[in-house]
Amino acid sequence: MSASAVSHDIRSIAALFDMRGDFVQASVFGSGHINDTYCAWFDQAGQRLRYVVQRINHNVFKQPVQLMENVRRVTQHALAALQAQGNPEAYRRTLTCIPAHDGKPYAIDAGGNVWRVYPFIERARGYDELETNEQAYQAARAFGAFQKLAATLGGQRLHETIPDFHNTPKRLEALEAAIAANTNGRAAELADEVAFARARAADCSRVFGLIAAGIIPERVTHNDTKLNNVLLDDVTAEGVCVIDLDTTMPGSALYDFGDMVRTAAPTTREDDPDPANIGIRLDRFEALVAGYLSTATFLNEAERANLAFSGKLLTLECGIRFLTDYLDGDVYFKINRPAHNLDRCRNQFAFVKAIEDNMKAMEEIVSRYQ
Ligand code: ADP
Ligand code: GN1
Ligand code: MG
Repeated sequence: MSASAVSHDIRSIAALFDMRGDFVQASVFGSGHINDTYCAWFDQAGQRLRYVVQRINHNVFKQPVQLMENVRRVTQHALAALQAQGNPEAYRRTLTCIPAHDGKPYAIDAGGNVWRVYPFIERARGYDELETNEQAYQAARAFGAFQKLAATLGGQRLHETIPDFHNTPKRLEALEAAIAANTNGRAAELADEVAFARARAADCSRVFGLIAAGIIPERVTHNDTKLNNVLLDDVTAEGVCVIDLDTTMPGSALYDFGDMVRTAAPTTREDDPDPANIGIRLDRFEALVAGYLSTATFLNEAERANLAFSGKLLTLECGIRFLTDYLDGDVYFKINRPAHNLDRCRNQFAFVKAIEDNMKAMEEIVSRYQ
């Protein structure tokens, strides 16, 4: 999504926060599927600075205040760690919350919407499609470092901002429920996609079963490690800042690695409708493995053994979610065209197939980094 007309009154929203400057202008920003994100410029004593102003999607996140408690804890922990290391740009290396006038990390507008403000991370950007293997390496390295840091977060278990977010067997059940309800009359045209998902029920349960058996540990994970959720330095490509912390909560390291594979290893973007374009780049996959394992040094044997599989799992799960949303009438993910969710589902399932065809080679790559 490029900059376009502002549909919320961002000047009034920003006035709820402790901004040290004069509002200049705001525009819609980014290509996330969930929140409403704006870039807002302020004039601070003659210097133009920008901020990210976001409305939390409370259709998706039912407990936005709890969510912001998580975000505040995680970002304060990251900032303290960076400062303790003497990092000279700690405020560029982690999101930090600009407080509202009452000191809370969020503000609620007259319509009941929950808003937050972050400093805009400058000289870096997120990529919907990567350009180089170096970018894949750096992105995966940054997400691994994020997990490592999250492991030292003390205190209570984080809130589950979306219960069962990566409970893949439940995602399959939700698909079955959507087929049965058929609220939009779309089920009849989807026999191939439904059969594809059903044939992989055992895959859906594999990691879930290993977690239930205590073989794969619960960790604090990001859970939405899509490649545009890490900002890479414009000059060095280094992973500067992990963003979109809404789903940072108890999870599995495999959910994070799997989603990196889903978004960084395909030959085309997530919603390319032409299956002929969809394949896997093993060189990109290798860069992800190398980058991730350079920082995620804490994985156990079962986690390592499932790294390649996690790419298949997260892609399958995401395809199931897009299909379910298409059946439900596009109520969850933002869409830009009527069959957008169906295109996304077909794309994801084609990528699952590409992974299946290359699983041996992927396992072999992982084994070289053990
Ligand atoms: P969503 O949950 O909708 O994906 P994100 O938090 O990922 O929302 O934000 C959407 C986009 O806005 C990101 O992909 C990124 O391009 C941009 N963005 C978000 N936060 C920042 C930030 N602090 N600095 C710079 N860009 C940001
Ligand atoms: C959403 O928020 P965003 O655009 O980074 C979704 C992810 C999906 C992704 C698919 C909270 O991510 O789980 O994998 O779309 N986030 C949420 O592109 O549902
Ligand atoms: Mg995002």
